[in-house]
Amino acid sequence: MLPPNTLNPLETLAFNSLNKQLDTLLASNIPCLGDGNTDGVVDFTDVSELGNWANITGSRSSWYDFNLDGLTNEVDLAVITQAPFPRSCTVPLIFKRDKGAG
Ligand SMILES: [Ca+2]
Ligand SMILES: [Ca+2]
Repeated sequence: MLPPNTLNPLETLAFNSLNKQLDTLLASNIPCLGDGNTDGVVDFTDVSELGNWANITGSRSSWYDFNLDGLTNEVDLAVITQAPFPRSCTVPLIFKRDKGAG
C-alpha cells in the first residue's frame, strides 16, 4: 500500500491534468483594478458596494480591499475613482463571482 501522500499513476495523470487546467484558468484572468463586484465594469455600483462592504465589515477587509491592507476605506475608493466611469474590462464569465446577499 502506498503512503497517503503518494499518488498512483492514474491519480498522477489526473492531478497533472487538473494542474494544467488550473494554470490555464489562472493565466486567463484579466486584472480589472477597482472592479470589486467583478462585473467587468468599474462604475458607481462599485462605489456603492464598497460603502456597503465597509459597513458590513466595519471597514475590515472585503472584496473592495484593493491594496490588501486589511481595510476597506477611502484608499480603496480612490482606486475606483482614479479615472472616469464607466471603465470596461473584459472578464471571462467563468471568473465572475456570485457574492449573493450573504
Ligand atoms: Ca464593477
Ligand atoms: Ca484597503
